[in-house]
Amino acid sequence: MPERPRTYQTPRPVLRSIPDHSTGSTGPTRPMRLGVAGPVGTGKSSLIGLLCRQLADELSLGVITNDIYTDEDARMLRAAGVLDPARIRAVETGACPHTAIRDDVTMNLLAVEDLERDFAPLDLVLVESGGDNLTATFSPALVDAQIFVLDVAGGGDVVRKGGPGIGRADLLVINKTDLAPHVGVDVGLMTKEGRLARDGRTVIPLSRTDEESVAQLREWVLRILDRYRTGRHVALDPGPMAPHVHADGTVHSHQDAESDHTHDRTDEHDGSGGGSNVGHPGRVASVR
Ligand SMILES: Nc1nc2c(ncn2[C@@H]2O[C@H](COP(=O)(O)OP(=O)(O)OP(=O)(O)O)[C@@H](O)[C@H]2O)c(=O)[nH]1
Ligand SMILES: [Mg+2]
Repeated sequence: MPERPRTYQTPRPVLRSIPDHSTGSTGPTRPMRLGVAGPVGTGKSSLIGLLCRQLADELSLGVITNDIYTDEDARMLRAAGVLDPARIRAVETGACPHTAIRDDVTMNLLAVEDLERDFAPLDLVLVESGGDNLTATFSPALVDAQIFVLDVAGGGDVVRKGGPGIGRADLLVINKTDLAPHVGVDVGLMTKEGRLARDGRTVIPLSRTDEESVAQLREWVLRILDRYRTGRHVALDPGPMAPHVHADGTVHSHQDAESDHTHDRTDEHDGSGGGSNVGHPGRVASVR
């Protein structure tokens, strides 16, 4: 990433104060937390760097990176000068990235909450997962929305291989489109197949060298932030439904194909295919 002068302005946060519930006002009580997951090397840190560059002048941002054995990604982002270095913190998971973003989110939750307290009020916290495989997704207990990142260098067929991140993350990014001619990938086809795999949910082909694609990514983030703030976005768990209890005492997990109900929600679609309200066992309506 090109160097940028290391002076940091503290943007005036859009979320100016915690809502005063005593007066009946409603609104978010904390910043939105946006996860970025995907296989190793697909460009998660670079995408976070792009977003910091695009948004740091208008939003108050924080970043948490996850690496298994190092704080490499946090150091890379600090060195790139995209944000006040103190706003970028590393979690060293010491374990499979999946474990720290989904199975036991304690380390990450503490890091996010510390950052939110130290720089309050923040607008947006970006959480990068350690690079993992196609099964890794964030728990909705940690993030409010998530981006799954693939790249063309991994092959055009990866998008057809499915999995919860490709199929149901809030956004699928197909990154490094500038490399497509060199690796024989048809970006248009890969994007179309991504939309099919996602029942029409949004797919953005991205390259850091393509300003229009970077602008699309920025717009998507601002749109979902607005939906979150106005209560129109509720975290979706792309992964398998966790065991849960219903009011009548029934405990179940939706592992059984014969489940008699769904946890539907209306997802934001980009209108390029598929339905708008997809009933599917394993989707959670909301967490109360
Ligand atoms: N050509 C090209 N290279 C890119 C682009 N985005 C990222 N890269 C390169 O891809 C490599 C990996 O990028 P990272 O951002 O470190 O990927 P990552 O997913 O964070 O990697 P891990 O955290 O190790 O899983 C780096 O060499 C980046 O410079 C892009 O749009 N085009
Ligand atoms: Mg990284």
